[in-house]
Amino acid sequence: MKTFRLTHLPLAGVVACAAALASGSAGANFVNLTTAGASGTLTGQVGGTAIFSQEGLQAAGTGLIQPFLTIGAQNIEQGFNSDTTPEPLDVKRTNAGYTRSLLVSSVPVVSIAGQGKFYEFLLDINESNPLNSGDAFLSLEKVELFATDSPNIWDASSTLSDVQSAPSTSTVWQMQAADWVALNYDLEPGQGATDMYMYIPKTAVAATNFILYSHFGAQGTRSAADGLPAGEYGSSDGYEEWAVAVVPLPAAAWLFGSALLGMVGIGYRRRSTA
Ligand SMILES: [Ca+2]
Ligand SMILES: [Ca+2]
Ligand SMILES: [Ca+2]
Repeated sequence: MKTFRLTHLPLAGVVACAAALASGSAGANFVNLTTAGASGTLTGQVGGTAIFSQEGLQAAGTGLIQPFLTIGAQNIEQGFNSDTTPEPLDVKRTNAGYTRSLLVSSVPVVSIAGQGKFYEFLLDINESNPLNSGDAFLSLEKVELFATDSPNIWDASSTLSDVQSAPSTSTVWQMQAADWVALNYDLEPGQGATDMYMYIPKTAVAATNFILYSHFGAQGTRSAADGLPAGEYGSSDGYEEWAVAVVPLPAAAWLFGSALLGMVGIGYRRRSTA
């Protein structure tokens, strides 16, 4: 039997984010999720303002969440979900069901007080052991969410531009070109430990499916700057996995709403009981 313990995390995320934005490189905004419980926002090129939050959910593989996109390569990696094999770009594990097409109706929608409704996505990253050098950091510099009625028209040579120009496909949210999110594997080490929640503003979507594209690792090796620790922000080691919660977490909806008013971040940690 599993139980979940809600961990209320201290106010830090939004304030820290604002500071980061002010001190970041010209034209580039980033969300610093390298500390536990941090959160921040990025206004998309398309689709309004999305929320990124470092919240651990150690439940992958238990049936509580369902993976839909696995991406894996050294240094820089990218991909989008579909049922297509052989997979395009750096997509992995389609035959095992960890990468697949994703129905719009299967993505939880959560209400955040004063903010509206959001599609909820979970990200589990896997990087090198922290003893091996500061490689636990990873940059997420491209996110694009599409709505489509044609989720599986790809082949092994398909790219992001093919998705962008596909018929009956529209962009729901797109990260601005210079923006990025700094992630830290050390906070939730191990495969199956969720590292980040991503909340994309809900819009009226008539299409049947979502396609999520993401790109990691372009920040590479960084010195300490802009409030971010030095380290290797390129990708290494294990796969990055996107998932959705099978059962929406209703507590998260209103708690996160109150979190934005007074606290930021809600952590879920699995506690095993006999
Ligand atoms: Ca890394
Ligand atoms: Ca992880
Ligand atoms: Ca990795």
